[in-house]
Amino acid sequence: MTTIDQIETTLLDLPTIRGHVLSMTTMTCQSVVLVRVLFSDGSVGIGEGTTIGGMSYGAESPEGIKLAIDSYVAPLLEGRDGDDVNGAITLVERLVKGNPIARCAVETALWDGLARRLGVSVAGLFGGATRTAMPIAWTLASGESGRDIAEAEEMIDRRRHRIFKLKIGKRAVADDVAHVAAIARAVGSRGEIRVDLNQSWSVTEARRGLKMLQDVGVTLAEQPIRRDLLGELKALTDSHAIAIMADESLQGPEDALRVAATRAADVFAIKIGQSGGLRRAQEVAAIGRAADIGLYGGTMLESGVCTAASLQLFSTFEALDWGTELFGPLLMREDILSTPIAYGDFSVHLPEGPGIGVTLDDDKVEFFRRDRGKTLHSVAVAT
Ligand code: MUC
Ligand code: MG
Repeated sequence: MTTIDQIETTLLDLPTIRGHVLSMTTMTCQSVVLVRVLFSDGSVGIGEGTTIGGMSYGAESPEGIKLAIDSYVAPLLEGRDGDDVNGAITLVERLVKGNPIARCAVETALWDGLARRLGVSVAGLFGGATRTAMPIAWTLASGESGRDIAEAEEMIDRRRHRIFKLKIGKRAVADDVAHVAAIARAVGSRGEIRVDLNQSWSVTEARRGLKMLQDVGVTLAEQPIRRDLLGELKALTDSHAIAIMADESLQGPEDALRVAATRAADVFAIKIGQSGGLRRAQEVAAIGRAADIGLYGGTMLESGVCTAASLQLFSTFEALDWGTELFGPLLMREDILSTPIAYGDFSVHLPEGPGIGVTLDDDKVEFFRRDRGKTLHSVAVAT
């Protein structure tokens, strides 16, 4: 039997290429928790737990993810059968409530280790990839319309992205819509414009704002209102032609069932961390499909490790109607993989090879470790 010998975590602070302005905070650095599972036969599996903007997006923080794994998840799993990933998921879910991103990081490393030992990809473990390239969105969030337009132009010219997600919700509704309209006008028929409110609108603002966004040609609005207001989300979905996507409302299969039962949204943003791991994310996707809800491959702006793991799972979905936004590594100044994930032709490409298909650049990992004493890390700043 191959046992789980040790589960190690490392906190990295990765500077971003520019400030990433969200309705809650501005990110200049992304903090990620890297997980390495060491197995008794010498094999190693890697995973990643990452959230956005300190604790401004959700209840988990980078430091909390590390602590949950070190103090609670690792002691449960060390010494167990490394091939029994389903058993590990059941045990951890029984004894560690909440903390979906921490649970996902460890689960990812277990799938990666198992797949590497078997000489197959993680997509192979989930039934095989049905696609190796996926349409890739880019988020325009510099905070300035002119700079966002220049960025969109550059992305189209380089054939890297033509789907743009705009982070709005910080300014008054009319100002935000004017910003979106300016970008939509500049991009025209060369691209598609979507927005993410990150729960920032009141129901009244959303009733008005969604209509205005619809009128300037926006195709999709993500999480316009608070995550728990599912009845109100359904009313907005029913009364607007623009597609409504659930993101923060979806924290695993139970939430997916609640949203699907009333068809409160048109699209699910599937995130492996937020869903509590690859297995549960696969279930979220299945529930969405059963309710005729479109699927989108979401991100928590992760580094290459979680990006690769997410690609492995998303590649197995029967349909990925709205493409994906797994561009996290491109937002970071430096890549921590030995071979970066390939982006091109408006697509992101599934990495080839066993496990999640990527390996770490150990020098980069060493350099960006928080415990080297650098001061830069991801906190929420009031803006
Ligand atoms: C989110 O809320 O979807 C995804 C892209 C981005 O810029 O932020 C994330 C988080
Ligand atoms: Mg979102």
